[in-house]
Amino acid sequence: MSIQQRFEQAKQAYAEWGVDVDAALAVLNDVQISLHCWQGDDVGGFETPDSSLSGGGIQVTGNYPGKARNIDELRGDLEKAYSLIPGQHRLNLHAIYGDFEGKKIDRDQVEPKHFRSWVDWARVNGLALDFNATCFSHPLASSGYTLSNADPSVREFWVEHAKRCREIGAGFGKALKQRSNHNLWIPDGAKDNVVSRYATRERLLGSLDEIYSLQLDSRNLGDAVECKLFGIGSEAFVVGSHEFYMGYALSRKLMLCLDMGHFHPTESVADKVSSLLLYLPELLIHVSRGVRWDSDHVVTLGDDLRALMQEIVRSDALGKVNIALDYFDAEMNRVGAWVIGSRATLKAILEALLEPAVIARKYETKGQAFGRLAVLEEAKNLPLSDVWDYFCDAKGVPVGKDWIGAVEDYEKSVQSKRS
Ligand code: RNT
Ligand code: ZN
Repeated sequence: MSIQQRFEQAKQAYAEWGVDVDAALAVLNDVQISLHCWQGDDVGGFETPDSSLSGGGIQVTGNYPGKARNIDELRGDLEKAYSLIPGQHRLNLHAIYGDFEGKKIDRDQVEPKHFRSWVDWARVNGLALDFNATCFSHPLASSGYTLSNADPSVREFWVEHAKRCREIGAGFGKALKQRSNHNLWIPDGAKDNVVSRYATRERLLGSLDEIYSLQLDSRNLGDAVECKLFGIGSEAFVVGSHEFYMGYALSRKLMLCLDMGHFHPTESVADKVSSLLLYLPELLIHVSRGVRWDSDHVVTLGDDLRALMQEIVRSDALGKVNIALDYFDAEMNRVGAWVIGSRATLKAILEALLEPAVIARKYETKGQAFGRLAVLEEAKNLPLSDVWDYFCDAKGVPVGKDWIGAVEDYEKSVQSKRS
């Protein structure tokens, strides 16, 4: 049976459950996923030829060959990845990925001009750009404290960096006529118990207020702050905890960034969406997959991701939730890792859009728990893959497993030649 025939049959099957497949695809068509540039080179960046991730809070493991060694290779890899993902998406840059042309530019010196070639590249590729200050992999982060450092000169350095990064992001938004999201995550914390938690958090609050005192046009820039439960080397104390940033985002009217790996493993990130959106106009999600800890495994179509997308769609909040990927696995082909995570995320959104919600809600309204659960169970057997394949085909990207070979070919002809 052809893709088209399978699709027509699937439409019929969904219609019997009161679901309009064409309407769902029209919504999916507008969803933009922000791909994280840092999956392409294990969070190394281009400050020096041998830049690599260092410091507390996050960690990359693995040494699969073929990572991007410079800006051209990273762009080539990204172009390959985008060509295998249906739809028009975004790129999420970190400050260490500037086009520094071999010059040593410290973080408190980054400027929009260091990212101009990214803007040109994004324009050619029809991508919007997001941005992140990089407050790790730097000597002034090695103490474990950046914006909350007890030394005012260290705080000032990072405040300056973050302000410049927000300006760079606003420049992206203006140049590309699509708002850029700037997200701030800092590694600040400690391995063992800290006595001065209040004072440390008070210092972070002061630094943040300085950073966000810089007024930028909200049509060009959206601001998000990212909380965390614990990290490697910050097991006992994370300065920017969930409560800290929830309070901050609410009181300063910023976006809160929820990273799926940043909570207790049994805590549901999905369940936070409907609560937070009652108080915050928008959220940013870092789609990730933690295995036992914030391990940043490649995102797959698992229960957590599906539940999250269900909650976003059920809350009618696709327009209020910015979706970005955040994982880094150096144990597999990095282009393949981007594509797996992006396709899984889109598939989870599609599945949520195709949920027989009207029927399930009818049972719920009547207090019929059995009927609601039965509908949700039966929905798992609906022909999602026939709709997904049609969408991929319509968007001109490989259908089903065909994209795997495309990554293998790229590895053979391009990535394997890198030493
Ligand atoms: C770290 C945060 C943060 C980073 C990126 C590289 O735990 O998740 O978002 O992964 O900024
Ligand atoms: Zn994150």
